[in-house]
Amino acid sequence: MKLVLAIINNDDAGAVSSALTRAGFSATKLATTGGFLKVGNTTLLIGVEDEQVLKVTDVIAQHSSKRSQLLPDTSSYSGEFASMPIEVTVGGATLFVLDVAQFLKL
Ligand code: 2BA
Repeated sequence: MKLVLAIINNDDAGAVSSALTRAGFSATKLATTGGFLKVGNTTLLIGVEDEQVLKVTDVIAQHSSKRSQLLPDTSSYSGEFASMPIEVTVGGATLFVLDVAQFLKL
């Protein structure tokens, strides 16, 4: 068994969760915050059999998209000159697939 840990943009989280449910997967949704941008994102925990991992990653890929985000470059403030914003590309989704030693429902 595997645990898919998927970090998803908040704007895509509803569509991804609904699509996973429609496809028959159980997911737990956590409200998380990215360390770099310090804005909210969503982390889904999805426990699945090994052979279902590809299906889960396909569903997530279909419903999460890349976005450009601008953030102020605070490292180059120089008094009267405004700094140039930095553009970062966020997403689609960041996935970790972990081995599950035991799955218990007590
Ligand atoms: P954040 O940490 O807020 O990162 C948002 C986006 O900022 C990243 O998008 C990436 O494009 C950029 N970025 C992050 N760290 C950077 C750095 N040191 N220098 C320049 N640009 C940087 P994504 O890669 O799509 O990541 C989206 C979110 O997924 C991240 O939000 C974080 O919450 C999570 N994530 C990504 N990689 C991770 C990792 N290796 N471990 C844990 N969480 C990760």
